[in-house]
Formats: sequence, C-alpha cells, structure tokens
Amino acid sequence: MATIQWFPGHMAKAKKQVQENLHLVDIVLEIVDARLPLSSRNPILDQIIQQKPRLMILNKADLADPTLNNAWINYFKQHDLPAISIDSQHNHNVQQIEKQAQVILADKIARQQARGIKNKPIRAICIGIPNVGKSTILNRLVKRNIAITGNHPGVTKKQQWLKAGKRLELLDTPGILWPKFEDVLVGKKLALTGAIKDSLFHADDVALYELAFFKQYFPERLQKRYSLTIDDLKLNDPDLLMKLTAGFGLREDYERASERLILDCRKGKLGRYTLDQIDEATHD
Ligand SMILES: Nc1nc2c(ncn2[C@@H]2O[C@H](COP(=O)(O)OP(=O)(O)OP(=O)(O)O)[C@@H](O)[C@H]2O)c(=O)[nH]1
Ligand SMILES: [Mg+2]
Repeated sequence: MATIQWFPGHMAKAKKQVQENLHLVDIVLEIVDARLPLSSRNPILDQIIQQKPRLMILNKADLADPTLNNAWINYFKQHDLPAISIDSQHNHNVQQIEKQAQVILADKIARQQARGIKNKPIRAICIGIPNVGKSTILNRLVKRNIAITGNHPGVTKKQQWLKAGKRLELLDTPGILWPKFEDVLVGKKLALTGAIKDSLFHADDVALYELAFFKQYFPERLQKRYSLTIDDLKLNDPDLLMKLTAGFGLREDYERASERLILDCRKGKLGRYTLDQIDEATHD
C-alpha cells in the first residue's frame, strides 16, 4: 500500500506505461476530481494522448458545487472536450460513460458496421492522477469489486482488462499520472482534497488556504460549523487559525487544529465546494 512519490524516474515510467497501452484503446477516459477539474489534470496528458478520442469524467461530483459541475462541463465542451460529471461512490451517472463513449465514437462504429463488423466492444483506458476514483469507477462499471480502492493515492498496482458493459471493455490501469507539483496553489488544493500524501505538505499551510477559500466563498459555513461571530470572520487567516485552535481546546497546537480543519473539509462537513474557479482556467 505504499504511496507513490513522484520522482522523475516514476514519471518517466508512468508516461511510458500509458503510452504503451494507448494503441490498444479506442478512447481515453480522463478522470478528474470534480472539485479540481483543472488542478487534478495531469500536465502532459494532452501531449501523451494527442488525437485519441477522449471523454472527460468529473468524478466525486457529489462533493463538488453542483453549479460549478455544470459550468466546468460546459467549459470543457467549449474546448472540444466532451465531459460528464458522475459520483462513482454512489453509482450516480456512471452508465453515462458507455453511452457517451458510443456517441463520441459514432463515426468509427458506423464505419465498422459498414464493413460488416457489428457490436465490437469499445476499448477504453482510465487515466488520472492518484485518488481521483479510477478504481471505484471500474468497479461500478464491471459491477463487482475487481480493482482495489482506497482513500489514499497509489493503490492500484497492476493492469487488467475488464468487461465493463454490453459493449465496453476497460483496462484497469496504473494509468496513474502525476499531479502538478510546481504550482504552490495547485499543491494546496490537491493536499486539501487528499490527492497527495499528507507528509508532502505542512498542514497549517493547507488549513490557511482552506480558511481563505471558505471566507471568500462560503463564510456562513465556517461560521456555522465553528460557531464563529461575524467579527471572527474579519480576522486575517493566521489569527483565525489561532482562534479556532483555542476553540478546539488545542492550546497552541496549530498542526493538530489544521489537520482537524482539513479533515472536516475532506469529509464534507463544510458542504460541497469546487476549489477551481472557471476564471482560473484562462490563466493556465
Ligand atoms: N464521495 C465520493 N468518493 C469517491 C468517489 N469515487 C471515489 N471515491 C473515493 O475516493 C477514494 C479513492 O478512490 P479510488 O477508486 O481508490 O481512486 P484511484 O484513482 O483508483 O486511486 P489510485 O489507485 O491510488 O490511483 C476512495 O476512498 C473512494 O471511495 C465519488 O464519486 N464520490
Ligand atoms: Mg486505483
């Protein structure tokens, strides 16, 4: 159950594994976390898969802001990337994957039928950074637990072909690619949602980002959850963290208070949220 740490050697290997499997498939299912439709994308996926047909899947839609789920789907569609949002944990919308794949590949299927090839299964590969829910999606599609899942990055180890519907076959791939590490903000977003290992960042950095985000977008949720006053919300982020730490009875243990705040956010105690805003896309 060791967690992947992305050293250059691992990145090269992961890239090679995806490239080796690409020619086997008709379509790539790019899985992202709906809370991070940009930040949970792999930076070089476009370059790796090039012109291969693709379906963007915004998974964990149940945790993300419903309005922004739709906004992001529209955003991707405007950029010629067909996209759907699903909640694989509760099996919501998962069947759309096969349907959408058929739509995207309609021309190819029609050409096959014209040549007398009927009902050939569509072959697909799931690709995404750790912990976005690739294995959970596969388990839903094959309707039994084949792929190992776990709430920490790097669980899937080896690949296998799976019958995943009437006309869909999937590779349970370690088509795991690395997240973007270079950008500090992206790193904090990934850390807050649990996409990267806790030992790779400082909890207080991430909790301060969390407080800033919720103060900006959902101050009333912070207020309610932690019994804060309007004045408390006017505190700067470090002072607010100090205040909360004291309120938790943790004296000056900002580390533990931060971990608690992060956990609350991950567990949905602060409601549904999407960390990536549409206007951030233009700066990418
Ligand atoms: N709320 C919610 N949780 C989900 C959803 N999909 C997956 N999860 C949870 O997210 C965690 C990671 O899921 P996995 O399927 O193991 O993710 P993965 O992409 O295969 O991860 P690696 O194998 O580490 O790359 C698990 O705890 C899942 O239960 C979803 O749609 N909604
Ligand atoms: Mg997995």
